[in-house]
Amino acid sequence: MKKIICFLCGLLFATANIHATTLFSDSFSYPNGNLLGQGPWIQNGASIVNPIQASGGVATMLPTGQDLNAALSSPFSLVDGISFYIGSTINISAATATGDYFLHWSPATGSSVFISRLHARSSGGGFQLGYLETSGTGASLTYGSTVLNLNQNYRVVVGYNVVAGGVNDTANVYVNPTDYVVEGNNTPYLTDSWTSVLAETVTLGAVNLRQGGTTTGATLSVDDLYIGTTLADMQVIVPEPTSLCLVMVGAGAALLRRRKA
Ligand SMILES: [Ca+2]
Ligand SMILES: [Ca+2]
Repeated sequence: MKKIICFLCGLLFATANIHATTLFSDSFSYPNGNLLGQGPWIQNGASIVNPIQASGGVATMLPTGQDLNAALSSPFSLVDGISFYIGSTINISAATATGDYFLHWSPATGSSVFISRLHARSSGGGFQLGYLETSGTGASLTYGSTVLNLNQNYRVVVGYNVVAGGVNDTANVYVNPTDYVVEGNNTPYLTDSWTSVLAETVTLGAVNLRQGGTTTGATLSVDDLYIGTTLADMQVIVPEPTSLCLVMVGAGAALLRRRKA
């Protein structure tokens, strides 16, 4: 019985790891407290105000203050024609009319090059998400038209497409994708093309949590932050430990009954 359960346990965890650790994965299952120093998270910039918190299995962020970033275990080369995805489960409780960004990626930790800046601004009784490729003349901040609800979880996926040639990469932002296998079956929440005069980078090295300005930033939580090379990598399918345990024990018991029969 023990051997069978151990085997199933290994199999299940191996399956989970294939899915969830493609380039980066964090489910923020840390003790409550400052996120800084837990897992891969390190300080980005000087501010130590409003330290980003690990709280109840998510990261919580406020307007203004400390920014953190995390290195990928190995930098990912952005070869022409390749796509990659950054998925996160966000829950925004407050946003401002001006809006600001809360998530982006960089060529390396500590870099001041901020790419794929995911914004939130208030709209009606809810909020809209926006995307800015990076800074620089010509850069375009694009907001989606659909108003989303405050205090609701959304699975948000940025799909970044490396297009051969300069200043022409494209991106799609999906909210609660319905088909993780065929990307084209999802209607993007918004689409964007690189229009900044600044050159694209050739490396994806870090992912950043950023608390915006005092009068512009959002209050939110972030969970299940994944980076991978397929949309399927973005789906949160890893069972909670309790249900995983029940599955293993149930399957083990069923196998034992069959062996005894
Ligand atoms: Ca979590
Ligand atoms: Ca390009």
